[in-house]
Amino acid sequence: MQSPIRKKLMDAFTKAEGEFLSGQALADIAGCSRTAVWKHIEELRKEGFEFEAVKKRGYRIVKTPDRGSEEQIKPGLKTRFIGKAIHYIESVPSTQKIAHTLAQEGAEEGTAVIADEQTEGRGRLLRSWHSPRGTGIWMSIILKPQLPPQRAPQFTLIAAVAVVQAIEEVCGLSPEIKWPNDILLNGRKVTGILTELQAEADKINSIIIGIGMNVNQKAEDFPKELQSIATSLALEKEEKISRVQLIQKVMEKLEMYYDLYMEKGFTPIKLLWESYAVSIGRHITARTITGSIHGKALGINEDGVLRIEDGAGTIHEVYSADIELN
Ligand code: BTX
Repeated sequence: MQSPIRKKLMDAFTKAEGEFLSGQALADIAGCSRTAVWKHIEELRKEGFEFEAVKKRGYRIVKTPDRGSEEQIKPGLKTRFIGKAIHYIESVPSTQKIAHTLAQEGAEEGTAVIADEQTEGRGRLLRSWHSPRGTGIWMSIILKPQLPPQRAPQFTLIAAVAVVQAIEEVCGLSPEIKWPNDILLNGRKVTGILTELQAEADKINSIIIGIGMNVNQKAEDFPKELQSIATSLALEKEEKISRVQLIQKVMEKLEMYYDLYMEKGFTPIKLLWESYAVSIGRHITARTITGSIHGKALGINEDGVLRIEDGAGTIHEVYSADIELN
């Protein structure tokens, strides 16, 4: 998390809305020397912030980099608890790992870990998630619902609805969901969601929702093996997208649907989720660890489990699988 001085400086610049603040005024606000103010500003410049410095008038911000840091996300974030604590780290192996540690150490509900790059980003079943620097949103959010562990898979679906609506509102694109955790645009994966759990036999301690969103990658930024299956929001929209705005919107939507779920249960989420689902009613192949099932995807049940009817009329309930549309 950012230092208290830096936080005070950033708050002051945010309030100033591009107007000049004198070195002395900044030193007074931050409770430090003018030299310390200057040092912080130099550090911020290295991170991509641009300041105009004018003698006798002081400093004003002319450009902030589009990343996912606390000082960029917090102004304008309309949530009660998601994103109230943000750990922004330039480069990490995986934001999930850090979020797990923070959760074990008692981090408060809604704590988010955001990175500009992941060197060992992970998907389900030990698969890797390509997370290059400066392009996407690599974020883990800690939730602490008072629920039994069996309810955890529903959180992937809550997160999927939140992500779809955030993309709709920020980018004006219309993504689809492929059960359980893929968000697609034109049939290609633009976001993956990984829900992990810290739990006892009968109660959840923490749910860590990992969200990986391809935002500003160009086609050549994807490794060869992903080029035909992955896409980014910028590729689909044909313009650069603000990561900050998207992060804020995902947090707002996630909080809204989490609240709705805790108040009204899974049914309203299920209805929304089904309205975005690409696989329902289609013939699919579900590959599970124990084998493949071919059949028609009927929908999801009240637990978020996928129901498939095979050629012989038998209905299978699938808890975890990779889905291929036939
Ligand atoms: P998944 O297991 O459903 O998907 C992983 C598969 O997706 C990979 O095997 C590969 O084929 C493909 N893939 C890898 N990287 C990308 C990419 N950038 N875009 C599209 N397809 C890709 C999906 O798992 C869950 C991903 C969650 C990622 C977040 S990022 C923040 C958090 N930290 C972390 O380590 N994981 C989560």
